[in-house]
Amino acid sequence: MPVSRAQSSDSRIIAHVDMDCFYVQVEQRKQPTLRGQPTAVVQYNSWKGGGLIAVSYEARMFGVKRSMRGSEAKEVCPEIQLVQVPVARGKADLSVYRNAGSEVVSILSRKGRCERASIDEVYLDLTESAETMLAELPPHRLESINEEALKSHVLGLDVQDGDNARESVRKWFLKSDADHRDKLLACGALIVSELRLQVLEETEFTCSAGIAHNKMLAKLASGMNKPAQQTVVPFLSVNKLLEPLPIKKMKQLGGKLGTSLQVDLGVNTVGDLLHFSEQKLQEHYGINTGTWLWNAARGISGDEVESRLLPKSHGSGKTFPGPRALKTSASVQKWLNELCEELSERLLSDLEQNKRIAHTLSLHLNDSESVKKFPSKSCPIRYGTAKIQEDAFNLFHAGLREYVGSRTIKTKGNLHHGWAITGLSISASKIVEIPSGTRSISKYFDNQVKTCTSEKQSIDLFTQYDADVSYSGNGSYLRFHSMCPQMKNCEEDTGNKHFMPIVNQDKDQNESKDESFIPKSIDEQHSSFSTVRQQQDGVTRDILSLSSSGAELNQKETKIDFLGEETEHGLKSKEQKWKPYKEKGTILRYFGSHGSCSLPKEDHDKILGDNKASSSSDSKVMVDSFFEVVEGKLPPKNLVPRTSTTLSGQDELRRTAWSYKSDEIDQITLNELPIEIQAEVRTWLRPHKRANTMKKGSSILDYFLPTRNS
Ligand code: TTP
Repeated sequence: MPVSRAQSSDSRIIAHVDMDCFYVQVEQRKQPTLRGQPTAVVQYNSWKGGGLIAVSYEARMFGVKRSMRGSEAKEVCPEIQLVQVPVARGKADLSVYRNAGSEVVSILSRKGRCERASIDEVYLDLTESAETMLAELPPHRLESINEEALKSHVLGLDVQDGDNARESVRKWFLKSDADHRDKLLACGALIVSELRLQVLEETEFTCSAGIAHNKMLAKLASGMNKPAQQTVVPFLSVNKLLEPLPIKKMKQLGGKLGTSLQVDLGVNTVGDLLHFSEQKLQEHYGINTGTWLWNAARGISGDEVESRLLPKSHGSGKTFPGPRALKTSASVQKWLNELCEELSERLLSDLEQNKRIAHTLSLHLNDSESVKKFPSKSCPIRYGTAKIQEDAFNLFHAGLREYVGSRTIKTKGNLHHGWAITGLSISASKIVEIPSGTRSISKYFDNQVKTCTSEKQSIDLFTQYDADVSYSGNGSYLRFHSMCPQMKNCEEDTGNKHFMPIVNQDKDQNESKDESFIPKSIDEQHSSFSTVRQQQDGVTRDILSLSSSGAELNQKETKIDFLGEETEHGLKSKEQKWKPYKEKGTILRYFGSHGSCSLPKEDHDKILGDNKASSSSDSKVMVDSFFEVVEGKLPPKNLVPRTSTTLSGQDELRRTAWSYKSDEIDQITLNELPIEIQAEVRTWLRPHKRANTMKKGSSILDYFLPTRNS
C-alpha cells in the first residue's frame, strides 16, 4: 500500500528521464545500419519468432507493438529488422543494456541528485542547480534559449492552432514576471535540455523527460511526448493534467488498489477521486493510504529523489511458457543453477567495482497453470556461486512444501505433483555499501559484541530481518551469530541441528517480523549456517548462525575470554576454553577476540603516544603488532585473558595486541570471514611478507613500544 509522505516543498525541481525504445537504440548503436529503420529487439525462442521486448518508433508507425511475436511483427511490417537479445547460459544476457544505462546515468548525475529507477529511467533532483541558475543568470536574461529547450511542451501554455509553438515557449522561458515556481521550472527545463544534448553527444542515445515539482508528476510527464522531447508541468497546470487521467495510469494504482477504487468507489479517473474527502478515503483504505490517495489526486507527493546511481537489487530470471514449463525438481535445479551463476557473477562485480554487498536472496516462482500463487521465499545471502545455488534450491523446496501442502513432494525423477513452473527468478536485494578504510574490522566486531548483549536482543534483531537495512543492524546479522556467545549455547542445546532461515516474501514487513521462519535442513558438511532454536513468547524461532568450525566462544554476556580463564563472573568452563595454538581453527577465532578485547581508544592512544603520525586505526595497530611477533621483534606471549578489570597500562595493552599470530592463520579460513572484510584482511596479511624484509627499527612500533628490546 502506498504511504503518504509530507511534501517538503512545492518548489522542488524534479526531472524524470526515460530513454526512448532503449534496447533498440543500444542495438542501433552497435549496428548503425539499423538507424532510422523499423527495428525491434526480440527475446528469441522458436515459438513464432520470439517475443518483442523493444520496438523502434519507426516500427511503431507500422503498428508493431511490444506484445507481438516476431512473426506477427513481420506480418504488419515486412521490412522490420528483428535483432535478438544476446544470450548467455541459455537465457537473455542484458549486460550490454545495463552498461549502456550506466553510461547515461553518469552523464545525468552531473547536475543534481540522481536516482537510477530502472535500466533506462532516472530521476533527478535539480532544485539546487535551478536555484543557482535563477540567482546567477535567470532565463529572462539569457540572450538565447537553446533549440532543444524551445521544443519543450509546457502544459497549460495556450498554443492555438497556427501559432508558432516555439515562439510561445520562448516567451514562457523569458517571462520576467513569472511565478517563482515557474521560473525555477524554466531553469530546470533548460538544464534538462542541456543534459539530454550531452547524453546524445556522448552516447548517441535520445531520451525524453518530464520536469515538474515532484517525482510523480515528472514521471507522468516524461511519457507524454516521446521520443526525444521534454514536457514541463507548471504548478497551475497540475489539475488539468491529472483530472482526465485514467486512475490505473497513476503510479501505484495500476494494481489491486486501483481496481478497488474502480469497483468499490466507482473512481475511473483522477478527477473522480477529487470528489472524496480525505476522511472518506481513510475510512476505506486506512489513514496512510487514504491521505496518500487524497494527495495524489491533487498532484501532491513528498517522495524524495534518492541518491542512487547503482541498481537497488540484482535479479536473474527466465520464463518457461506453455509446454516448456518446468515440472521436475531436477529441471528447476538446473535452471536455478544457471540463474544463480549469473547472479553470483553480478554480485561479485558489484562488490569489486562498487564495494557493495547484498543481504537478501529471494526466489520468485510462477505457476501459471494454477490459480494458487507460488510463495516467494527469501533468506540471508551467502556469497559464492555454490552457496547461492544451494540456498536457492532450498528456498525452492521451502516454497514447494508450502505450495503443495501436505501432498508428497517428489524431489527426484520425472514425476511431479500438480505444479508447473512457468517463471523462475532469483534476486539479491538490500544492497549496501561496505564501509571503507581499515577501521571496518574493528567496527564490525565491536558491533557484533554490542549486538549480542542479550539473547532477547539477538532474537529481536533476527526477527527484524527483512524489515530494515543497515550495515550494522540486520546487515551484519548473518555474521554476528558466529561471534555471539549466546548462540553457541543454544546451538548445543539443539544438538547442533543445521537449519536455514527462510522468510516468506509474500508477507509484508510487519508481518515478517512476527513470522516464524520455516526451518529447512541442509547438509551440515556443506553449510556454514547453523540454526538456534529459541523459545521466546512461546514461539520457537530458528536463528541463523554462521558455524565457526571449532571456535569455542565464551557463553557469558558480552565478555569473551578466549583462554578459558576466569572471567569477571568467576566462571570457568570447557566451552570457555580456547586452545589457540594446538589446532588451526577458523579465522573467526583470531579476529573474534577483537570484539571483546578491542582496545579502548585511549589505550591505543597510549600505545601510539602523542605521535599519532600514522593513519593507523586501532585495529591496524593490533595487526601491525602481531606481525612484529612473527618477525621475532616482540617476545611471543600466550594469549592473555582480557577483562575490563584486569587490563590496564601499557604492558597489558601490548600483551593483548600480541594475541594474534598471523602465521597461524590458515589462508583458506579467510574465506570464512564476512565477504566485506576478506579483502581488507588479505591486504593486511600481504604487507606482512614485505615486512619480513624490513630491518629492525623500521616499524613504527619500534619507536612507540619502549620495552620491545627487553
Ligand atoms: P521501456 O522504457 O518500457 O520501453 P522502451 O524504452 O523500449 O520504449 P519507450 O520509448 O516507450 O520508453 O523499457 C525499457 C527497456 O526495457 C526496453 O527497451 C526493453 C526492456 N523491456 C523488457 O525487456 N520487457 C518489458 O516488458 C518491458 C516493458 C521493457
